[in-house]
Amino acid sequence: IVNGFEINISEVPYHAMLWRESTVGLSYTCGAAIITSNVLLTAAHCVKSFESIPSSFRVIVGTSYRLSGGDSYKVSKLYVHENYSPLTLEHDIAVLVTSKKIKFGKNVDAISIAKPNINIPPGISALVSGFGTTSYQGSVPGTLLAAWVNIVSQQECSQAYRQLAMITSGMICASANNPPRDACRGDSGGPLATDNTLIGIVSWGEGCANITYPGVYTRVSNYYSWIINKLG
Ligand code: 4AZ
Repeated sequence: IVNGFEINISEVPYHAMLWRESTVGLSYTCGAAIITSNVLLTAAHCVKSFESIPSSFRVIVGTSYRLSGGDSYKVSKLYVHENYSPLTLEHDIAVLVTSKKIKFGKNVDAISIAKPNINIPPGISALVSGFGTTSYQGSVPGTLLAAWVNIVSQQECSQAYRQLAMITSGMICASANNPPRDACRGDSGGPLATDNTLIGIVSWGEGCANITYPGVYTRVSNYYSWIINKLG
C-alpha cells in the first residue's frame, strides 16, 4: 500500500494473508478476504501456478503483523476462475476453502460480498488493505497498512488505460490523490471494501500510485453467482 496508514486487524477483521509452503520454506504470496467460516477470495494470478496443490497454501488471519501472530489454516480446495486470462487479467478471482472452520472473534470475521445489483457510484471511497510494498520498487511493511481510495468510472479508467489494456465489466478501478494512494506489489488478492461489503480484489495496475493510472480490481459483484456456486 502506497501512502497508507497503519491499521489494526480489528478494523479489517476480514483481511487475510496467503502464504505458500515449498521445499524452500514458507513464502508470503498475496492478500485474501474471508467471506465465510471456511471460504476466502483471492486473485487468480496469486494461485494459478500452483492450482493443483491447494494444500501448499496457508491462510493466516487475525494479525496486524506480517511475520507474527494470527491463526494459520491449510487450504484444502482452490477454484481458479475458468476464464481467467493471465494475458488480459480478466476474471482474476479464485476461491480458497480451508480444511478447518476459521475461528471468528474480534480480529477475525467474514465480510459480505457485493451483490450483482449493487450500485457503486464513481467518487465514493473504499478501503484497500494489505502487506504489500509502500512503493513500486519499495520494501514490504511489517504491519498491515490501508488506504482510502475513490472509485473511478469505467469510462475514465478505460480512457487512462486505452494504450495499455482493456478495462472490462469484471474490473473496477480506484485511485486517490494528494498524496497519491494505491495498492502495490504484494497487495494482490486483498480486499477493497466499502460499507462492510467486499467490492473489489486487488488485481493489477501500471505501477503504483501513478496518478495517470488507477489501481484495477476484480469487480466482485460481477462474480456473485460464480462465487455462490463454488460455496456448494
Ligand atoms: C502487483 O504487481 C500490483 N497499483 C498490484 C497492484 C497494483 C500494481 C501492481 C495497483 O502485484
